[in-house]
Amino acid sequence: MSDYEFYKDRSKKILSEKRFIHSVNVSVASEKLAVRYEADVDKAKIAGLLHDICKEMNEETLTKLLSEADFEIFNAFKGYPLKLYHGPAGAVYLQKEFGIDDKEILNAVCFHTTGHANMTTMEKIVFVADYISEERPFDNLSELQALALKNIDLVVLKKCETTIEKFKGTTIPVHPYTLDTYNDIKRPATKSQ
Ligand code: DGI
Ligand code: FE
Ligand code: FE
Repeated sequence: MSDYEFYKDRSKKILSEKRFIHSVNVSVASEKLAVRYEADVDKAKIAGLLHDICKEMNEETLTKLLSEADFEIFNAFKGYPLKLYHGPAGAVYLQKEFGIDDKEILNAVCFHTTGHANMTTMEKIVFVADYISEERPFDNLSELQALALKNIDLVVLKKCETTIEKFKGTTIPVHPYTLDTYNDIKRPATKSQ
């Protein structure tokens, strides 16, 4: 059995059916983007498959896992909405429970919700794949999927814009890493202006 099939069986037991279907779809989308952007396809498939492994865990578990993350990550996420913990908590969980030590995979899982400044190609792939996975109910989904294959950065921006828009006028904060991701992609375009 390949690592991928092993992880698929294991994650199926951990996730709800809905979340598992989403995870497989993100894995398929990650694979396509990895081929297009010449990233490691096997790693992208695994990171996509496992990115939401902690999404359905309870507050106590998420808080404990986050506390075991690197101090910088712990500090960056603590005090922000619990919904944001499942990325960094997932990276800790996959290292501890699945024995995954690959930093490319772990970082792609860690930052799949917020991104951060200076993202790697693998991080962008999972960040974007999560946004354009086949079950997302966007009217313009096929356009977003096509755009991701043309210019992945533009879809990174769109995911950030969707988040910023979602929380506008609410009391819920946008995570600083989401804003860093957004500004970091925009910056090169403004250098000449
Ligand atoms: O786990 P998924 O639902 O597949 O997608 P996700 O991990 O990208 O996002 C999880 C949730 O987190 C989603 O409801 C949007 C929210 N979110 C994303 N970025 C931010 C955010 N919430 C806050 N408060 N701030 C953010 O920057
Ligand atoms: Fe997620
Ligand atoms: Fe997801």
